[in-house]
Order: sequence, then C-alpha cells, then structure tokens
Amino acid sequence: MTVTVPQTAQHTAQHTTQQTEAQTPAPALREARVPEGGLYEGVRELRRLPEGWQERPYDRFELVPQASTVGAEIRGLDLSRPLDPALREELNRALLEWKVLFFRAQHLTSAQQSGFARNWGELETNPLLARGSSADVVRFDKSAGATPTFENVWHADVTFRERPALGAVLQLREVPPFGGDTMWADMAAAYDNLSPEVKDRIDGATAVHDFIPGFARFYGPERLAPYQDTFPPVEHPVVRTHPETGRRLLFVNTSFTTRITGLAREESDQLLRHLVQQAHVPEYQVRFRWQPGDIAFWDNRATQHYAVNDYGSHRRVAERVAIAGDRPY
Ligand SMILES: O=C(O)CCC(=O)C(=O)O
Ligand SMILES: [Fe+2]
Repeated sequence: MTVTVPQTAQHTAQHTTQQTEAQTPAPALREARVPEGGLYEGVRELRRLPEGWQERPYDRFELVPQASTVGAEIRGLDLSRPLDPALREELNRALLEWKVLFFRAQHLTSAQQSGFARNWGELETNPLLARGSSADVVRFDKSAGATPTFENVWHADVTFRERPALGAVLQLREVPPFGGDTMWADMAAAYDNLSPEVKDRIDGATAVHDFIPGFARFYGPERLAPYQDTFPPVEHPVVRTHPETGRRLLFVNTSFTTRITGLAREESDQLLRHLVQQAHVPEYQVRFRWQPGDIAFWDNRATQHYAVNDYGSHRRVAERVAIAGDRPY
C-alpha cells in the first residue's frame, strides 16, 4: 500500500487567479512550481479548549497567554508553598487548557521543585540521565565540551516507556547570556490539522518506540546495552486520547518512534517523517526565553519540546523532575 501525504503549493496556486470581468479569459501564466511534499502553507485551525469546555476565569492567579493554543505564564503564585486542593485543581485546569505553564523567578530548591511536581503523582527516575541532588532530579549542566543531551530535537519525554511521563517540571538554574530557549509544540493542534486522508491512515495505528535512537545520538553502545532489557521496544497508539480532556493527540516523535506497526520500512519512514514534522509548524508552538529560577511545567502527553542549543560555549544549567504517567490509549 502506498502512503500518500498531502502536497503543498499545487492546490494553493489557483487562489492567485483574480476575479476578472465575466468573459475575459484568465491570462496564461508560465509554468512555475515548487517541490512537492513540504508542510502545507495555509490556514490552520487553532482550537485551544477541549470539546465542550467553556472559557472560564481563574480565581487564584493571573494567566497570561504566550501563544494562541499552547503556553501561558502564571503570575501571583509562590510555588515553594504547598498547594491547597482548590489551587492544585485550578492549576491542573490551566495545564490542560494551555499545555505548558511558566512561572517566573521561583528559585525553588530541588526538594520544593519535587514537592510541587508530586501534586501530580509519583516522580519518575531516569537511570540514563545525570542526576541532581536526589534520584528524582535530572540535571542538565551544559558548558563547553559537555556531552550533548536532548537538545536540537523535537520529542516527548520517555515515550519508550510503557507508561511515558505525564509531565515534567523544569527549572533553569543558570541561563546563558543569549539563546538557550525551550520550545513546545501543541500535539492536539498538530493532529487537528492533519489532512483527512492522513487521519484515516493513522486511525487505530500503533507505532514502536525505543530508547536507543534518542540516546544513541550521544551515548555509545557500551552505555546503552545494559538497559536493553530494562527498556524493551513498546507500542503506543499513533494518535493517543488525552485521559483528562478526551482530545486526540499526535503521539510520535523524532527521538524514540522507530516505525509504524505493520507497514513496510519505506512506507513507515515516509509517513513517520510527515507526522513528526508537524511539530515544526510555528503556529503550534510557543518559545520561552529563560531567566534564572524560572519554571516550566508541561503536559508531556499533549506536547513535544525542543531545547535550542544556540548559546555557544556559555553555560546553561537546568534541573528537571518528571511525573510518572499512564499507559497511552
Ligand atoms: O533543557 C531544556 O530546555 C529541556 C530539555 C529536555 O528535553 C527535558 O528537560 O526533557
Ligand atoms: Fe525532554
């Protein structure tokens, strides 16, 4: 079976024909075409709220949108203090409605950062990443010559696990003088805007995820081999349903998704390439410029993220805790 992905340009060419007087034939244009197969350049449907949800105010904090469907800054909270149940619920609603929340200048200790994240569940440990002051804190310390990690690649975290993370709380401890932003992409918007043909094609499909390709970008086989039994390949639906909002989310990524089950290699590669490239569409994205002590809290079920390595030999130190998630369906 052949996988056809939507083509660009050709079907947009007609709109350049001007409305002219009734009988005048349209002037002939010379042949001019661009290569097929890129991302469609056109109107996108940017729906932020899940089906049936109404816009409601927030009582406990100010929410400042940073993009049309993804990313909002929360003002007026001190995350070092425990959350009461009503505040936790309101923050959870904000997370579901905006997918990534930013909190400026929190300067949390690792214990406070973990404590905040624990309001959403058990914390996850990752034996493959450098740890901070406790086992559930991952520390990315980037200075000249440091081993690259998950930078310059769109991904959702740990989709190679049977139960990928629900979300993560990231804090920047040291920020380079320029660059080092993080970007997030809304995978509900990415799904919504797929062509009907591609949606049909992936409806009910599953894909294989494996930790090896993501980590092999920066670790050798001797570092990875011991984990092969711990992390066998897993299958997840290509389109997962958000367990709290019911929204459909595109759930394949460049770091860990190796193939679509049941397709020949070439077809799988072609379709996967098209799907993972959806995260590149600017209208689905938000980009965050860090200051020290800022926190980003993202829904890892509904987004992908990309740490931009454009800060040369400057130092950037980030610490992250991840919240254990459910099995995607
Ligand atoms: O350092 C960042 O901005 C994000 C790195 C990352 O991929 C993560 O924390 O999961
Ligand atoms: Fe990540």
